[in-house]
Amino acid sequence: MKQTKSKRPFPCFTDTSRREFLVGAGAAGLALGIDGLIPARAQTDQVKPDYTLRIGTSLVELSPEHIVSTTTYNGQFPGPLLRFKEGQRAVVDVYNDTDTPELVHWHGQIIPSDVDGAAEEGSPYIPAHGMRRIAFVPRPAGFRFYHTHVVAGADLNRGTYTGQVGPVYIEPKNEPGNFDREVFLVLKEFEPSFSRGGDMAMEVLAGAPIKELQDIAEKADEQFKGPKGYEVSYDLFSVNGKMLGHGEPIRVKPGERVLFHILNASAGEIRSLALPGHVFKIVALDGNPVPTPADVPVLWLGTAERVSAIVEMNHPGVWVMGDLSDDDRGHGMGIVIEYANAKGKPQWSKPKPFKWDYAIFGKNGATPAQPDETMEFTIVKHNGALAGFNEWTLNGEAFSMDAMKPMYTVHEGRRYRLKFRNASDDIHPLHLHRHSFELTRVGGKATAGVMKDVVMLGGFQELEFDFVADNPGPTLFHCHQQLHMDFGFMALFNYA
Ligand SMILES: [Cu+2]
Repeated sequence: MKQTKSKRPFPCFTDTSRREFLVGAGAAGLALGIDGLIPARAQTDQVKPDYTLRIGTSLVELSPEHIVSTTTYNGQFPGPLLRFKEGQRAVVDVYNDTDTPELVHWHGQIIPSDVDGAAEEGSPYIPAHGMRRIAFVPRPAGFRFYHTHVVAGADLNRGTYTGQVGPVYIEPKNEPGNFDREVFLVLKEFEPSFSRGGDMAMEVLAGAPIKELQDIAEKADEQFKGPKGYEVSYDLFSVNGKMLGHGEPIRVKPGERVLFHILNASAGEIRSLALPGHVFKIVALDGNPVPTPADVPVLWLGTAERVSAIVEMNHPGVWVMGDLSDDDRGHGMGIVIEYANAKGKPQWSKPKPFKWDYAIFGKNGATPAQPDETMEFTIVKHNGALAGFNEWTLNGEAFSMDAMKPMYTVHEGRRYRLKFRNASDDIHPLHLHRHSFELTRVGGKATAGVMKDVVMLGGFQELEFDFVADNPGPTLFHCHQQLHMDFGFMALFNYA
């Protein structure tokens, strides 16, 4: 969404503000990087790694006309699919061939803070032109992914604006499901630029805006007047690193059941996906099996969300599986599905509007366990307050990247309910590190049993999720939109 496709002049934030962002990130990286630097020889002499990742600059051919230069893993986009076995210790060697410190975050895994890959939690950086060996016991089973976790700030060549993303599949001890084959899809935009904000689509999520939250936003807007803060828009869109029509089609046979594992690898966009004449049977969200698998005509994925869905191929033809936005699809966001013996131009037809409702995948009639404690967070935007960038506050406080101060304390074994109140019109993909959470209220409806690690909070809406504090160590919470997390939308939980 937010498709402001026209290129605007580069924003003129002051020199000092830019320098602060860059120096801030660099200095923190250096301090932590030295701590975490174990000589490469000593680390690698004995055990062979399960995987090696090399972070470096490479070209990605989205189409013959559109070749972009970006930072990738192993010179490819997306990064290689890493398959792990649940509970079986894995070793990954990461070489950083760039001249800035990097971090690889193992998104959705319940692992220790020092290998999770977030500096705020104490994970050491992978030094520039250095390496780090990372070892952990992969869990839980399901579709996870890995991506960089550095601060981008005002630099669109850093962080998740780059091509540093790849899928992870942790094989369960027993593979359930009735499908013929698996296909992984990574949805990703390239060529980001700053713009002065479009509007977030409000028709995406079930639920209604709450007046009280709109009033809070109105007050904040009176205080922070002026032009809208910067947003990021993109010129090129891709599925598995190819613009629509330029990659190999997915070739299917009538009657085949294809299990799609779909990742929204965007730095900040909300994505939709539809396949004309077909439905998606959603079997897992963020890699976790849902209590009630359900058929939907359209997928909506917030930044970093994953959907695993089975499509029964029962409508022969040549089809575009693509984003509902004509503009995004027109600039590449889609992939061709081609039935055996079908010929012709790939067909697209727009599905009827469909509101995304996480609650339909929940446990029917069940109520979640009672929490031991409830914490409430009110999210407010300070329009353009940071050199033209919006500042984001949780309960009045923007996270400081310099102080990295833990703000909330949890006790091992307790169940926490986090209640979020969004006093902004943006959809925020909320992400908790190192834990899975259970949705307990969304779009005004109580629910239970849907386990996730990212969830979209609608504009002027409320949302509640519970997590059990069962993985001691500093734990980061943030909005997964790079632009929001870099400008305040973050909090650090500490175990007592
Ligand atoms: Cu956000």
